[in-house]
Amino acid sequence: MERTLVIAKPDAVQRGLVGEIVSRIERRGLKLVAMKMLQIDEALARRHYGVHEGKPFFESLVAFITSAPVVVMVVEGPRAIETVRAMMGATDPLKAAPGTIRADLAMDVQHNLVHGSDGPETAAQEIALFFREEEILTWTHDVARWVLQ
Ligand code: IDP
Ligand code: MG
Repeated sequence: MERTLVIAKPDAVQRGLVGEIVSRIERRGLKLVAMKMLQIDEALARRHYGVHEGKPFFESLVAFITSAPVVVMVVEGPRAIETVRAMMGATDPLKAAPGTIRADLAMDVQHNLVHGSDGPETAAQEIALFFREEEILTWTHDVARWVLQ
């Protein structure tokens, strides 16, 4: 079963859209296996977004992601990484497909509400940045047999 890291970003918390994001993930049939609220500090922000270091938007992105609390979660399911990315939509909400979180609820390329890991390696790295292994629960998703073959 694949795992991905999802972050409801500071704009999601401030706008009261955490529930909407979690709800969409749950309703899709994905399984939440860890979740917590925290305020990301600068060091963690720079590690999490390290791949973007040097890009013109990097400093602004670090300032944004540390500006208010976030809710981070580990989401599990078959092809969870791709499924969450598809639910999020393109980075720029204007280019995101209708029905995605970003197209439905966001306006700005930075304030785009949600983060989702972009591949298996980054997912493993990002999950380890935010959660200890014992914080990630193993539980039976009883509904799964009605969602998956
Ligand atoms: P992603 O979140 O869709 O994976 P990335 O390219 O990994 O997009 O960028 C990480 C985050 O950095 C974006 O979600 C967005 O908040 C911010 N960002 C990306 N590109 C820009 C930009 O051109 N201007 C401002 N912020 C940006
Ligand atoms: Mg990314």
